[in-house]
Amino acid sequence: MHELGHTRSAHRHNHLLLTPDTFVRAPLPGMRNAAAIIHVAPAAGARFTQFTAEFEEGGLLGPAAAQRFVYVIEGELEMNGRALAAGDFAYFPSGSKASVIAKRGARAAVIEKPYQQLLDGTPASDSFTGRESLVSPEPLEGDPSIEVRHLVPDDAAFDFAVNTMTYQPGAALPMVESHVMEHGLLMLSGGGIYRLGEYWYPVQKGDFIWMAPYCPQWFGALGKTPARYLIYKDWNRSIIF
Ligand code: UGY
Ligand code: MN
Repeated sequence: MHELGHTRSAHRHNHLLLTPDTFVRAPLPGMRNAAAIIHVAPAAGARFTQFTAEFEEGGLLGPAAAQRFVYVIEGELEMNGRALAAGDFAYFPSGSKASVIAKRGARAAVIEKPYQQLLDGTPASDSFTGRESLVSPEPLEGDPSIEVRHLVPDDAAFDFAVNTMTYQPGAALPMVESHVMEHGLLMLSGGGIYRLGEYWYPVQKGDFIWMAPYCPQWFGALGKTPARYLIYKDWNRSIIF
């Protein structure tokens, strides 16, 4: 029970690692029989908000104030009259009145972001749902030991991307990345070592990471089972100022 003040959680100027022992739950306005663990928000310097919503049977998350992406981690949720199970996901554009309803206990990763309009483009206006297992994997830069699944359509109407990345044990990013996009990352299974800035962290299922723009980053998967994470990034807008 007592860790004598020790945790793997860390907060540095260009990244945040939050491990489940430090999660704090609170209801959000518009929630019923549910609670949120707010992993990152503008309060920490991010330009999006990501939280885990935990629902009891009959729980509800009301409509978002911004566009919203939901990925079901476990249990079953209903959105826009559709039942979504673990590995299913949904997108709701700004202004959507859709709620998220739990028929039984469930957990979901929720990403919300104010929409950044393209000067001469049509905004994303339709909601959609999908199933991760039906999305074709792409090898990362030709490496079949790292599979990337794109959950948001490749369309400039969307100002963010959400992918899953699955690493076979021993697979690693081919380089230390440092880029203008920020990331929200939730470990879904397995584990490994994440380099963030000048630090190397052991990470595992359940951990959350925020990487600020230009945070040097690298991951290598360890253990006997694949490591898999859900990763958000701002996309299609980086050169707009
Ligand atoms: O999409 C990405 O930038 C991804 N390769 N980054 C990461 O896994 N940290
Ligand atoms: Mn990256």
